[in-house]
Amino acid sequence: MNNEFKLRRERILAELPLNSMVLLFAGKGIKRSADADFPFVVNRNFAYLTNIDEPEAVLMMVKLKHRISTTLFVRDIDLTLQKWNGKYMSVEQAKDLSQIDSVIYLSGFDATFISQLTRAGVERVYLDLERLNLTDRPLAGELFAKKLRETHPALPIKNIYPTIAAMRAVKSDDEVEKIKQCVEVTNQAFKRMVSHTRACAFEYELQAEFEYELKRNGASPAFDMIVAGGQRATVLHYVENNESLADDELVLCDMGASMHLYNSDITRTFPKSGKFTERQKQLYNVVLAAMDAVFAKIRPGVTLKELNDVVIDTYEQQLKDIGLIQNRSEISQYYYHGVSHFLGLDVHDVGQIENMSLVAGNVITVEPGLYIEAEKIGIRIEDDVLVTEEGYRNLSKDIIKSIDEIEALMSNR
Ligand SMILES: [Mn+2]
Repeated sequence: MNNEFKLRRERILAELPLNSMVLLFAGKGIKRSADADFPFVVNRNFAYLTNIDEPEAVLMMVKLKHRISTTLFVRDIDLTLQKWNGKYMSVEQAKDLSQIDSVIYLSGFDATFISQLTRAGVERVYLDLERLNLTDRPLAGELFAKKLRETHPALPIKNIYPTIAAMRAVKSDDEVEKIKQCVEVTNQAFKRMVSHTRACAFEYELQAEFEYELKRNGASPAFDMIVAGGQRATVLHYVENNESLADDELVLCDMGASMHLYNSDITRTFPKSGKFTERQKQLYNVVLAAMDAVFAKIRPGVTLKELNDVVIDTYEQQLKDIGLIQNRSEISQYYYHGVSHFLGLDVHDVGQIENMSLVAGNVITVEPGLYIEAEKIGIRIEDDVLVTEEGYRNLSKDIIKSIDEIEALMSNR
């Protein structure tokens, strides 16, 4: 399996012009308060090419006319700090995990970098300059770029992000397997949570049941879980999860396990009481119909925008039938997000461009929703799907979602 990381590096090097260097940084934990940091989250592009999940590590790849070299830098071992913070990754471990022969300590980075520029003849440097918002905290690649512009103003700095993002958008079998594992743990945790729901008074009690089962499986939450009863479910990113649940409410749970750096992202909506009312059934089945219509459309060549149009088309028909709307334009009052995003090393993974055509190997979510604030009802159903040559494979098909299945599971307790 380690070979996969090596092959990825070789693909990058093959695309790289001569006399270029690529530098990728693992990053480090962000200060939280006093001497406490937020948990370290490894830069996903770095991990994608190295199989290394270790703070401050750096990958250097150099392509010259007669020589290609790949070097991994890891933190110098600090025996005192190790007693406080645990073991640093050793050179041997790093070699083993990454299949990179040349692993050296970070204290050697500056000298190596300068000699590549001066003696070896590197003429441009590629960094990961991903940026979603102008106000984001700069990532390690950007900080390094800033430094380089001061120390080497004439050196061209390029962005390697689009190249890696394009690779990451198409998942290997091993990656799909990891996502599938996350989905399976999510399913277990979902079942535990649902079967305890009738005994839970507050939203956070459901969260506790779900997260208990994740921890029991060595997984962690892929994102801040949403447990939203009634009207709160019409707020897309409600994460307070601190209100009490009424018996006649639907509960929307947007949840996922994360394992081996990969993620799942699943949403289910179910009645607190264990029994859907007739109105809840009617609306729930509209969302389910939109979901099935999207599934029928998924295949290589289709865009995410086209998938979303399928939801709108289905809603136009069905919401007119039940008298909720008269015109297509009213749908946006009740459905105000996209139906799909890419999923992988990040929950909202690279590759999510509205007009980009899907290819086999993409993993996407399918998540139509319907939110009627006046009726205190929010419904979303979300599965994780692999795009295949023939169409799609629903990775979360085992997580129950029909009204009958949900009511049967909830009546068991
Ligand atoms: Mn999602």
